[in-house]
Amino acid sequence: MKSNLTIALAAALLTACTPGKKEIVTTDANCADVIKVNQVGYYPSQEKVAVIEADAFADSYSLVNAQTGETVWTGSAVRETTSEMSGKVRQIVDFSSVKETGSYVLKAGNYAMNVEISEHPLRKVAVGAMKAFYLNRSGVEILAEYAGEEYARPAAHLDTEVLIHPSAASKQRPEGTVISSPFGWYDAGDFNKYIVNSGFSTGLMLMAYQMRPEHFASYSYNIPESGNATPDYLDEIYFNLKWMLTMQDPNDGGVYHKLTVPSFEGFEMPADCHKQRYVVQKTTAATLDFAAAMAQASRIYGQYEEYAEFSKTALEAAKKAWLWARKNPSIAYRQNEMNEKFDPDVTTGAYDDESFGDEFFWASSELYFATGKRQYLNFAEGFVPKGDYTLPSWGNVNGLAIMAWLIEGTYGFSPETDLLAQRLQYKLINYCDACLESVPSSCFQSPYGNTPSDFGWGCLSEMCCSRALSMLFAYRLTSEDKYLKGALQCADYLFGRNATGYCYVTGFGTKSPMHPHQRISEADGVEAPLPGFLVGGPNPGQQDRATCPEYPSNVPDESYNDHMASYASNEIAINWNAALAAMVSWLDAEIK
Ligand code: 9MR
Ligand code: 9MR
Repeated sequence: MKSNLTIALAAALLTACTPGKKEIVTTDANCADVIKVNQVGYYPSQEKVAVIEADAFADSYSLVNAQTGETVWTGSAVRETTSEMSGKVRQIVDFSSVKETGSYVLKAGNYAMNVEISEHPLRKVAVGAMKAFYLNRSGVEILAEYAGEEYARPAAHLDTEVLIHPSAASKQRPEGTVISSPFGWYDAGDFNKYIVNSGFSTGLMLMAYQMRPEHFASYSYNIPESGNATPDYLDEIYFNLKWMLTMQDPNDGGVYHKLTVPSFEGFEMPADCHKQRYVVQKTTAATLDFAAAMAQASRIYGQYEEYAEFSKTALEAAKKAWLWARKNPSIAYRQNEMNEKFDPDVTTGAYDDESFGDEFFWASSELYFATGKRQYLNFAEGFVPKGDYTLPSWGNVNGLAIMAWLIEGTYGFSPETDLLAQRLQYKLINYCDACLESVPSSCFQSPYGNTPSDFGWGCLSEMCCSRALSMLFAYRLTSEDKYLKGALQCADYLFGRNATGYCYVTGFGTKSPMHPHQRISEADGVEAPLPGFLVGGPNPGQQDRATCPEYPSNVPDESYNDHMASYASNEIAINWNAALAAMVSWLDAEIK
């Protein structure tokens, strides 16, 4: 509750936020369109920067304590920038000298915006981003006790009677064979379950866990497993891993690419969906991503008694999968070709990928770490990427493998392999240094978002969060503050200091997405979307143009459409939330 004083003060201070209009309003200070701040909050010890749009330019800006009305800081812009993408001129304001926690209002011309400074501002996002996975669980009832009344829903998509699609038929499992493949997370706004993306998501989350296990283990998410002896973070990830195990053909070790309906469901609640689901074709990418995630999981879960059995099963499954991939090293998922040969046609997400060197590198590396066996090391060495460091994404897992090597390097692996770790570390640091060079002239004081190529389908995760994670690695390896600062600047961008002024995570910040392309959020009758989800973000490709209302802008960093039909800019997905959860949890661990 706000005190009367605060409300009176806000009323006196504030003007409407629509640029151009200058009437007094009596609401909170939420001029997110003109005063761009990290709407989640700033750390007392860290940089605090706001970006001001031209409508609110002033010779002097001030920060006022929202409770007392006291002005704690005044200052003018430290620099002015012009966007290469939109031509917009903006000012950068730096109030880092304010180190007292509290609720403040930043005043700029006739506008004002709330600013929070608190001890652990990102902690609530770290918890919310993981809770989102619970809300996206399939095959189980989502209980009010954990989700709240409004997001509770009955069990659906039980997947206990899934058919083998003709593309996946084998001697032991001919077309139409019924298998059981329950649980796991819905992939995204759609209700299908895809192994490539699941392997990537769980692998990324487990990777981050290893950097700060004691911190990740300290979170409690209020999920059904919260009372047990294993960290909630691992329990939630296991919910997807246990589904993944069912996607391996026990007869030969190959892994089905996905479990899916032939064509996307409508915008209905899960319980209203009744289409037959299938597992389709085994592929090399799915099988290797599965092997990597399972090998990694076997090491991590092996430390917890509750998961001792799973740990052994996971390692055996990983080994079998790897052997299948060696025998079948280049089976790509080509949906159109598949549809020419088999019925029913399948038109859901493809997660298609034509090169498997990165998956071989990741899976062989993880199997080496899990077993210490020379044969896996030999293989991994044969697939070390030749070029520069690349950010991890579902389609290119080299970055994940590199991170895995650096975790081992951090703890000092055997000398024969340290040389490889050193080479990979050098690539990663070079990449981060290049990104940091863009900050001094950045419109948003961030190593992300300064060039059109930073925007596209899923960019907020695959470019922004992944870049922040790379910076956190660099910080961990060198202890140089500039990398930590760079990672936090990526968070500032995500949470509101950007071209649209959106805090891009549902349920957080003053201005956040209200209409994500997520079937449950749209169909549940609740106005607010499911909380804790990062949306894909600005995407000048606008691949959904034909079926959704016009985007507000074509400028790359403004090409974001908060409309439920905008799957190319406003969908949510497990891989995107995986990177968000990993990044904010890790930042929360590092910043004192
Ligand atoms: O809902 C689907 C979403 O999960 C996918 O990312 C997207 C692209 O494959 O497709 C969405 O489904 C749309 C379909 O492709 C075109 N017609 C409208 C569908 C629902 O918006
Ligand atoms: O994240 C995927 C993105 O990189 C691709 O460009 C896009 C189109 O193929 O598909 C995205 O993945 C979608 C998947 O195919 C189906 N579920 C929703 C995913 C997020 O949009």
